[in-house]
Amino acid sequence: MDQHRPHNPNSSYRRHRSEDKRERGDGWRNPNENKHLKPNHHQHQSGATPEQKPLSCPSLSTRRELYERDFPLYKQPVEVGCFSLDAERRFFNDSRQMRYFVEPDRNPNFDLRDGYKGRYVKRDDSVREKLDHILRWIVANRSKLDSSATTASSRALDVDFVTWRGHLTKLLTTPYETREGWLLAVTRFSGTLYISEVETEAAQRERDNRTERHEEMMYWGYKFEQYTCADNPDSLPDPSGVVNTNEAFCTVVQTRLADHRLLFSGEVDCRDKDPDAPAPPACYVELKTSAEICTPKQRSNLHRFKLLKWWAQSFLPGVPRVVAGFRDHEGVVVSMETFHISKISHLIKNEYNCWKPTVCMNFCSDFMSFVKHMATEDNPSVVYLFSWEPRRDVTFSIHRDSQYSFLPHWYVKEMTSGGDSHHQS
Ligand code: 0WD
Ligand code: CA
Repeated sequence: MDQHRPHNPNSSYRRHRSEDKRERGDGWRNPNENKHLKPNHHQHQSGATPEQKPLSCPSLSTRRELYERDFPLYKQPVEVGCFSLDAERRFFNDSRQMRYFVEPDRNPNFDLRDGYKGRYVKRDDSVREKLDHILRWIVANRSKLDSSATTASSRALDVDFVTWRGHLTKLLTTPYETREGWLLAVTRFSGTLYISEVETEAAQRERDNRTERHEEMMYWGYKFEQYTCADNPDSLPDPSGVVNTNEAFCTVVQTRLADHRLLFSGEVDCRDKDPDAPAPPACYVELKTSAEICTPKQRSNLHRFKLLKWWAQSFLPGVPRVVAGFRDHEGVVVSMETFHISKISHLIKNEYNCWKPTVCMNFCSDFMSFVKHMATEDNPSVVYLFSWEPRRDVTFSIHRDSQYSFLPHWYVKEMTSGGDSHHQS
């Protein structure tokens, strides 16, 4: 895939920078430019509001122009494992929830409203799962991750960042986001930075005030999956069944962005059912529904806004294609289209003032450098809360033993006692 460009020494933005700038992008603002960065001087009590933050807090700009440089190194993501969540949202360290893509007709006429009343079990989205499923996977798969280069006394994971793919998608799209801000909690523990999203007040308000129409439309995406996915490579989809959104199959991938080693997990809708298909993640298929396209303006809007999110989400784990079902106002899928992730950058080149993959990736890389420099205290109960609102810089505040702490005790215990002790649970 051409977007996973091998490291080109001539295009490495780091190499041409001075020592001081090596670890920082141009969007980085340090008010005490002549002094050394002293993030601890900006520390304040847990529970303090952002308004109480000293004006001198370092920040990171999200202005697009600052990130228009060469595409950074992004290593081909490698699947290191997977896990499943069952109908009761229970974790399994296996692929039991894997589904198989069955290509529909070009004009399928799927009724996405079918089953909304009566055959729908909706996940309780007020439950804050944080990184728990990923952490369970890590504990169960320590041996796959243990650094081969380090000695037995080193208990550290061989990665810089652990997070959900969805959180990274938000970072990639930040320079183009005009509506929704975010809050990302970061904890440094045994040298690894864990990133877990915190729901903003605005997002919680939206969740609490969804219209019935919006609730139903959220079901449509899952119903589309049911029309296009089978439980076995040689069976057919069963649209008469129940849609249960607790169920999930998640891939765990390892990769590197510039000098950041990443381990993240993302939900995968289904895979190519051909046993000769390439190995994961190259056989995975992302499914989407979208309003049908009737005018050139609507096509342009799909390219300018939706394809940004679709590209970012699938590019990250190396999922090569998105299969979209276009539906009318009544929730009937009237046409299908496949988008190859590697071709999306060509599709958008004709759009005026459109988003650029390089801006997304460079911003994410610079955000990670910023986090590495600011989140210095290695302590599982300390949270650096990075916060961003559209048209503002990224800022942060520090919280000790607060409501924001997210690494569970069982995880900290397991990772400090080493991977040799296998507890029953
Ligand atoms: O607690 C949280 N704030 C979050 C938890 C935010 C995002 C995700 N999650 C968890 C859930 O355990 C979920 O199983 O992550 C899993 C999915 O992670 P992801 O792949 O990193 O998330 P994302 O890329 O945003 O979404 C992928 C799919 C969505 O498909 P579409 O086609 O709509 O993008 O995962 C589903 C949804 O089907 N999904 C979720 N499922 C459960 N909880 C959530 C969520 N909060 N968000 C998206
Ligand atoms: Ca999907």
